[in-house]
Amino acid sequence: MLVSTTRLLGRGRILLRYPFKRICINMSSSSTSGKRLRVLVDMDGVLADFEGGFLNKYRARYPEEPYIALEDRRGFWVSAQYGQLRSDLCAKAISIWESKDFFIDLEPLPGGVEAVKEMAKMDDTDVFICTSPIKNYRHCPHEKYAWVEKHLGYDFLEQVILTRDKTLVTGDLLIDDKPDILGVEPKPTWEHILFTACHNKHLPVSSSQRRLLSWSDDWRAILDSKRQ
Ligand code: DGP
Ligand code: MG
Repeated sequence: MLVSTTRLLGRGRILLRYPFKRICINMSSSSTSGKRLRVLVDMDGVLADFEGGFLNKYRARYPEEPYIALEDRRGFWVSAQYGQLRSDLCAKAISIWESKDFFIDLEPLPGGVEAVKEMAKMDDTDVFICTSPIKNYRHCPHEKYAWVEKHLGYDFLEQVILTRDKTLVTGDLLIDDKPDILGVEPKPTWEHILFTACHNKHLPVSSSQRRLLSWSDDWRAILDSKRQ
């Protein structure tokens, strides 16, 4: 066993002694037992400007082709709407986010990085970046980690969860711009807070789904509403 000694450091924190280094692991329980709040924050469309980055690079690479202005975007899948515009544009759209430097070059959405940093400093709050990589893995997973390091710092890499199925991740809140988050778990533990984006802002307000209109909206109140 790697751990030679353990020592309790107050509530739930255990200091592990390795021969050459010490690692303090936060082992506190989640808010399911009334203690800590676990917030899952999506990346594309919530922290990173996927739609704006896509449109800029698409127009630069295909200046002669038609495009969809952000105010005309409908539906989560960008490639589907471009395919409806003209069938060959579906593949052209996909070629943009499959290219090197697409994900690392995405600009942060206003206030997102600041909100996540503030959230992470709150008492009894754990924040994770929960993001789905595209299946073409040549650049995307690497660049998602690099983006987090660039904008949130090296230590935040501990908080990254890459998954194609967010229903398997336990948490109290999932802040995400995708309207329907489905997977193998029919009853995820988190409440989905729909983050408003150009592609979902026209959807009717559902009485059962809360929205965060932007990072200027009252995200602190949403977190507080889940604390016991
Ligand atoms: P997430 O924000 O974690 O739900 O990730 C969704 C990913 O899917 C993100 O990288 C953007 C990407 N995406 C957006 N539109 C399309 C599309 O039309 N086709 C594919 N394959 N991926 C898309
Ligand atoms: Mg998203």
